[in-house]
Amino acid sequence: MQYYSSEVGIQPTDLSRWRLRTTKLGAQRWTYLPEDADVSKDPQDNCTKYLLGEKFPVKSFKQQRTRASEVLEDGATFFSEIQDSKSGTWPNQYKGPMFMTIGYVAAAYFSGKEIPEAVRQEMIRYLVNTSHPVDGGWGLHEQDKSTCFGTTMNYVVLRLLGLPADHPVCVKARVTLKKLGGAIGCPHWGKMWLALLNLYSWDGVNPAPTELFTLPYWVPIHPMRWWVHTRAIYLAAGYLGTAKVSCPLTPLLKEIRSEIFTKPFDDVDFSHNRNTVCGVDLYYPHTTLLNTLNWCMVKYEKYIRPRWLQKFSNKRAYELLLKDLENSTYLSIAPVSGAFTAIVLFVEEGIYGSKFNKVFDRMSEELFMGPQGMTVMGTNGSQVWDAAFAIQCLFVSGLAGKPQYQKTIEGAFKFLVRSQFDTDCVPGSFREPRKGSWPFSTKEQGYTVSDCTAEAMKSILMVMNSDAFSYLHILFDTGRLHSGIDVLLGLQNVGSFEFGSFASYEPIKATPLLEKINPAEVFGNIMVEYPYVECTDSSVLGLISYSETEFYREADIKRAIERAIEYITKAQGTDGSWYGSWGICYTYAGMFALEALSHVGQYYHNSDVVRKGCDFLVKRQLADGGWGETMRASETHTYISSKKSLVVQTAWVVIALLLSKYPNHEVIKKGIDLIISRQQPTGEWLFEADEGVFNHSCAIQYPNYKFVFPIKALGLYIKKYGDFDL
Ligand code: LAN
Repeated sequence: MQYYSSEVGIQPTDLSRWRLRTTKLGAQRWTYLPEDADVSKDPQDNCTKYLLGEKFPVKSFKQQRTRASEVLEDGATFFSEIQDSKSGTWPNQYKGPMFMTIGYVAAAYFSGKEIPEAVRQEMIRYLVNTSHPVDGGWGLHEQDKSTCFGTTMNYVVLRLLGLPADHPVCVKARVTLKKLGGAIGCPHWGKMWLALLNLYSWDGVNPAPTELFTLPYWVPIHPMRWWVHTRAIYLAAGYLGTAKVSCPLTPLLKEIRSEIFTKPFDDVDFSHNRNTVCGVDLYYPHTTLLNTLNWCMVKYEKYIRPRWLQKFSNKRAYELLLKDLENSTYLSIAPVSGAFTAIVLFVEEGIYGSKFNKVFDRMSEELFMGPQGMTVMGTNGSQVWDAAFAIQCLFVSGLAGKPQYQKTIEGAFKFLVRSQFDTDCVPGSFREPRKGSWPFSTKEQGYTVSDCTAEAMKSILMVMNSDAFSYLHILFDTGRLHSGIDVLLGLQNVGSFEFGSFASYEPIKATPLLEKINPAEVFGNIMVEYPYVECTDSSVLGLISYSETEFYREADIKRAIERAIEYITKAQGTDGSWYGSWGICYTYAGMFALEALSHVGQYYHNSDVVRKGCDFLVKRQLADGGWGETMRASETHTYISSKKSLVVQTAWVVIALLLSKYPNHEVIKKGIDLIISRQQPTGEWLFEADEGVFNHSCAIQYPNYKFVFPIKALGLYIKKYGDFDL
C-alpha cells in the first residue's frame, strides 16, 4: 500500500528488522535489529508480520468457502495465527488518540534522553500519514477534524523529532495552525506541555495547585476521590505547574516559538489567554465557577501562597506519585500521566536517577509499530480484555473443543491466570483492594477494572468447567476467585442516583457536580467515576457465570445481580436504547445490556425492556443488511448511522438479537450475510472504522473486535439456526 509519507519523501525503516518482544506478563516492546544482525536467525513471527501489514502463509486460505461453518472456522483460524505465542495475547496497535506521542517526545526532550533512530523515523512517518489529507493538521483523534490541540502538539512533536520547518508537511500544518488562531487556543493539557517545553509561559496556564492533595480525605472534592486517570494526570502535572518548571531554551525551541503563534512570541499576552480555547476544540466549556476559581488561584499563587506551602504540597504530591509508581511497576496508569510523571522524576532525580530511568524505560512499552509508522498507544495495550473475549468467542461458537484451537485457548487462559492481581496496593495510596481482580492491559499496570475482572473471570471459568481442558485445571484453583468476587462486589455503587451500577475502576467516590470544575476543555465526564451500563452488564455476566458453578457469598451475589439488572433497566432510554461510553455507541451498549438481560431470563417474548431494546436496533438496520454507527453518535448522544454497514457493529447487533431470541430470522440472517460478505480470502476481516471511544469525544481502535465479535455472532447463529450453504 502507498502511504502519503512516501509522496513527501519520508521513507520507512526496513520493516523486516522490526521484532515485537513480549513477556509472559504481556509487556510489549518493539525492537529494531541493528544493521549487522543476521535477520534470518531471528525470523519474524506471524503476529509481527500481521501487525506490520505484511503477508504470511495463512492456514485458512481457501479458494472458495461453501459453508457458513467454514467462514467461522477460517475466521477463528486466522485469529489464532496472529496470537503472540510467548504471552498468549493478541498485541495490537491500540491507537486513535493524537495527544499521546507528545508526552513521550517531550519527556525525552526535556531530559535529554535519546530516542532511538528507528523509533524517531517511524514516529515521524506515522504523524505524516495521519495528518489531515486536506489541511495537513491533526485532531483530538485520528479521524477527527483538525484542532488546535492536535495540530499544535503534533507539529511540535515533528519539529522536536527533527523534521525541518520548511518541510512541506510542516509548512502545510503551520498554515492550518495559524488559521486556528495559533497555539494560544490550546486546551489546558496542551498549554501545560508547551509551558514545560518553554514554548509558552506558565502565566498563561490555569493553575492546578498540589495543595488539593494535602486536604484531608473527608473533604468531598478531595482529588483522590476523582476518576483514577484525572487524578494521576493532575498529580504529576500539578506538581510541574506548581513548581513552574520549563526546560532550558534551545535554538530549536526558539525556532518553534516563532512558528506556532500568530505573532512574535514576545508579543503574546499569555496571562490574558489562560481561558482562550479554540472554538473547534472546545467540547466542554468552562463554567463560571471554574473561571472564578481559576482567577482566585492565580491571585493566590501570585500574592498569597507562601513558599513553604508550595514546597510542602509538592512534596506530598511526589510521595503519592511514588506510591502510584510502586503500584504500577513504574508504568503509571496510562501514557499521559506516565509522561508527566517521567518529567517530575527527572526534576527530582536528574538524568541518572534510577526511578526516572525506570519510568522512561517503561514508556517504550506504550510505543507500537504499525503499517503507517509508530505511535504512542492509549494504554500499554489491551491484553487482558482481548484475551478474555478471545476465549469466550471460541467457547460460545462451539469451536473450543476442536484441536486446532486448543493451543490458542491454552495460551490465553494461562495469560489470564498469570494476570490476576496477587497483591494489594501499598498503604496510603488511596486505592481499593485489588487482590484477586484483573486489569484491562497487564498485571504490571496495576489497576483493577470492573468489567475486565468480570470478563476475565468468566473466561477462566469457561476453561475450568470444560472437560476438553481438564489438563489445565491444575493451573488454577477456583478458590482464587473468592478475592476477585470480593473486589467485584465492592465495586458496585450504592448511592441513590447510581444504585446497583458499576463504574470503571472504582466505586463512585465524589459527586458529578465536580464536573463543573472539569478543566480539560476537550473531554466530558472525566472528573469522577460514573455508572457505566457496559461495565454493569459485564459485571452481571461475570457474577452469573460464577454463581452457576461456584459457591461463595451466594446471597450477596444474587442481590448484586438483582440490583445491577434494576440499574440496567433504569438506564434504558425511552426509545429503547442504551448509550455506550466505551464503544461506538448504541449498538455496543445494546449488545452488552441485552446479553446481560438474556442471562436473567429476559427475552424478546417476555420482557418489555428487551423488546424495546431490540426494536430500537432493528429499526436502524441499513439497506445492505448490517449496522454501522459513527463517532458523532458518541459525541452527540444520538444514534448516527454510517452510510455503509460496519462489520463490528453488525456483529454486536446480531449477537444482541440472537441472545434476546428476536423472532424475525430474516433480519438476523441479513446481518450474518453482511459479516460473511466482508470476510477476506485469508479468513480475516479488515479494519473499517474506529470501534471505541472515551470521554465522549475521543475515538480509539480495538483491532481485535473485528475478530472476536464476528466469530461470536457467526457461532451463535450456526448453533441456533444450523450451518448453511453460502
Ligand atoms: C480505556 C480502555 C478500556 C475501557 C473499557 C474496559 C472498555 C471500559 O469498559 C472501562 C474503561 C476502560 C478501562 C478505559 C478507560 C479510559 C482509557 C484508559 C481507555 C479508553 C483507553 C484510554 C483511556 C485513557 C483515559 C486515556 C487518557 C486520556 C484521558 C482523557 C484521561
